[in-house]
Amino acid sequence: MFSSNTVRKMALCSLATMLCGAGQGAFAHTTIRDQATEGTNSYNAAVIGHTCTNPKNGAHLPVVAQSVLFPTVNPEVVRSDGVPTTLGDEFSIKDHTGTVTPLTSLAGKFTLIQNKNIFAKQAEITDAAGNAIGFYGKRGNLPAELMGLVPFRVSGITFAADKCAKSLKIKVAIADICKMTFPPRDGTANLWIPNTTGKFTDNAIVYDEGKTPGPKNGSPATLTINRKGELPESCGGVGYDVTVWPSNEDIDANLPFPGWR
Ligand SMILES: [Cu+2]
Repeated sequence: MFSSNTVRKMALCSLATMLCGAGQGAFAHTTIRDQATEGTNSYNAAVIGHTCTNPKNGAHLPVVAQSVLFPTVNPEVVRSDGVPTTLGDEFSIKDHTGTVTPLTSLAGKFTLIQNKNIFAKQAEITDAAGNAIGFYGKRGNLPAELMGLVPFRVSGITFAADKCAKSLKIKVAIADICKMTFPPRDGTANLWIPNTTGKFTDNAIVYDEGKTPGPKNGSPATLTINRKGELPESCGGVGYDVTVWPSNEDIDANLPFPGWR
C-alpha cells in the first residue's frame, strides 16, 4: 500500500518527467541555477522545480510564497577530509574599496534582485545588524506546470592561496509555500532543508521517499563556488570541499517570515 508520501512523490515525478529517486537530479526539487567561480560577483537564481501536491487527491497547487535562507547563525562548516576549519581560515572577501578581509560570515553576501514575475511582494530577511541573510516573496502565483526563477546576487568570495579547498558548497534552506498555513503540513509547502527541526517536524515534507529521516538527510539547495585555476603546489594535488550547513536554530528563527510564522 502506498503512503500518501509515496503517492505525492510519484505525482511529482510524473509531473516533471524526472528521476526523483535520488533527489539530486538537476531538475528535481528547488535548486540553485548555476555554480559560481571564486573572486567575482555572480548573478544566480533559486529554481523552483515543482510546486506542491495535495497528498489526498494528487492535485498540484501553485506556489504563492517562498523563503530562502543562507546559513549564518551557528552554521556548521565541514571539510570533506574531516579536518576542522572555519570559513575565515579558508576564504576571504573583498569589499567595494578593495579591502580584503577573512570571510567570517555569509551575512550580507547575498542580495535579492527585484523581480516580480512570481511574487508581488519581495523583501530581504536581515539579521540584527541589518545584513541580508535570506529573502522571501509572497502574494505570488507560480502555476503547477511551470518552473520559477528567483534571481539574486552573490558577492565574490576568494579562496585562501595557501589552502587546498576545491569548492565551497553552501547549503541553502528553502520553503516553497502553496498555502500560508504555519507550521506547514504535507501539501501546503515543500521544505528544502537539511532535516526536521523544532518548528518543522513533518518528515513527509522534508525527506525524499526512501530516505531515512535524520540529520542532513533532507534536500536543501546547494550553491557551489569553485576555486579558479589549479590548487597551490603545496597541496600535492590533493584538495577538499568545504560545506556550510544551516543550523536548526537558524532555520527555526529565520526561515519563517511575516505572514508565515
Ligand atoms: Cu522534487
